[in-house]
Amino acid sequence: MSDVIAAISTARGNAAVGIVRLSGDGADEVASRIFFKKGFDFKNAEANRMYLGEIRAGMVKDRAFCMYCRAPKSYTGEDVIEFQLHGGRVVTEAVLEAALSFGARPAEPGEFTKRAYLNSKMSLSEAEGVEALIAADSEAEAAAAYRAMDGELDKTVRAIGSKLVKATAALDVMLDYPEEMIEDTLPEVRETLGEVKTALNRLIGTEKERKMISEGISVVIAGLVNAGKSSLMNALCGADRAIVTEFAGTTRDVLRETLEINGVKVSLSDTAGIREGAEGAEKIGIERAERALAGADLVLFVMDGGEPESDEERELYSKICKRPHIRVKNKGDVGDYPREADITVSALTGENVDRLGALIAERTGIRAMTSPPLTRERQLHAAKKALNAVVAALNALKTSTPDCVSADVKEALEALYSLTGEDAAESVVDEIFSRFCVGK
Ligand SMILES: Nc1nc2c(ncn2[C@@H]2O[C@H](COP(=O)(O)OP(=O)(O)OP(=O)(O)O)[C@@H](O)[C@H]2O)c(=O)[nH]1
Ligand SMILES: [Mg+2]
Repeated sequence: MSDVIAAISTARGNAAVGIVRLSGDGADEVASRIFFKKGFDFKNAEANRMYLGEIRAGMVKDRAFCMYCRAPKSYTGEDVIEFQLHGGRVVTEAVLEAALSFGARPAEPGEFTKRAYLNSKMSLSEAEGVEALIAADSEAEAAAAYRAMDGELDKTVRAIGSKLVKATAALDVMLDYPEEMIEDTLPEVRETLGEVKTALNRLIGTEKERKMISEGISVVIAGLVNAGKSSLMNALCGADRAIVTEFAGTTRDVLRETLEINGVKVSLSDTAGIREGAEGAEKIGIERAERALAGADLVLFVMDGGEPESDEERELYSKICKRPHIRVKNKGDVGDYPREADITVSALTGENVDRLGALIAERTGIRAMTSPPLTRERQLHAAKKALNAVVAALNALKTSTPDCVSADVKEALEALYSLTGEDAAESVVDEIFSRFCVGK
């Protein structure tokens, strides 16, 4: 028997629609004291159908939809009832208050999803995908979260897990019949564990992408003075962010802005133009520019297309070309001095700036990702623990007895399954769901 929980599931504030959600045994009884419709009865209500009726909650009335999802075919696996009300603080709060007065209790953060997990409606990593989808603030982040929510990570984990189970079974046979089959079985176990090691390494390798997706790709605009770096920064941001003048050496500090470029979160930095013989603040600015360059995931090397290519420019490019970069010929609206470039733009007129955006998104490689990324630090930790145990098992194969190998393989399995939350400890589960918002 689960108690009835209730929460406002939509964001606070004035809105066209507000949703109050109930879940648990007896949700229908609570709801029947709030929602009224002639001839309607929760006992005979059709599941998953919207009924239009009247809400009565204290002094507040509203015309609203009600939907009844019967256990176990619901989000939480319990009876779930949702009221689709008019949005705004008063109506939603009055309905929540009424639900509480008729026996529901306020839901804790993430409690609906926690119940879904506890009722085996989703795994822990799928639930984390739900949380990540809600929190996403770029399209790429949302896409990765959806893949986790859709169970892609679980599928990978299950595939690796079944290999480990196979290795365990083979080792168990060796333990039971020590004289037989050792010759055949050992190489087979070694091969299986080798495959697991590769798969885990690939999974852990997605961490870099996860970080890039959630924290943003660091893109640094660099080039000689007056190339139009700050103008390009402004054009990409669509805002007058950086100071632009016709004087060389305008920008000193590194100027950062986080924005979404073609669905990818980008931390874009404008830097001081690099030139010989700078002094004082400009010299410090150039040092900062060089530090920013060293930490960049991608460099936009900006060249002044209104000027012929100089030795200085060639020299600077010879340093930058070692890093992932895009050669941007700017001032395409004025001269056309030949240069090798990946794209020609005009920061002044905006010509081709959107194409540059597409190129940046493409170069980050995020859209072409092949493996389902880990969405949480916790998952990375579990995958690393599993990998360590597999490496230990491979070493034990050379030096120890099958029971030692078997112990390592079992440890790897345990770590792996903690990733998707099979047999997860209560404290871990509580910690994960406490980060969710109320009503989810
Ligand atoms: N015609 C034309 N002028 C441009 C373009 N982009 C920038 N400029 C001009 O070039 C000059 C320098 O532009 P900035 O954006 O300040 O150049 P910067 O590379 O940031 O310069 P520093 O910060 O001094 O290194 C300004 O007068 C801009 O108006 C462009 O695409 N076309
Ligand atoms: Mg500048």
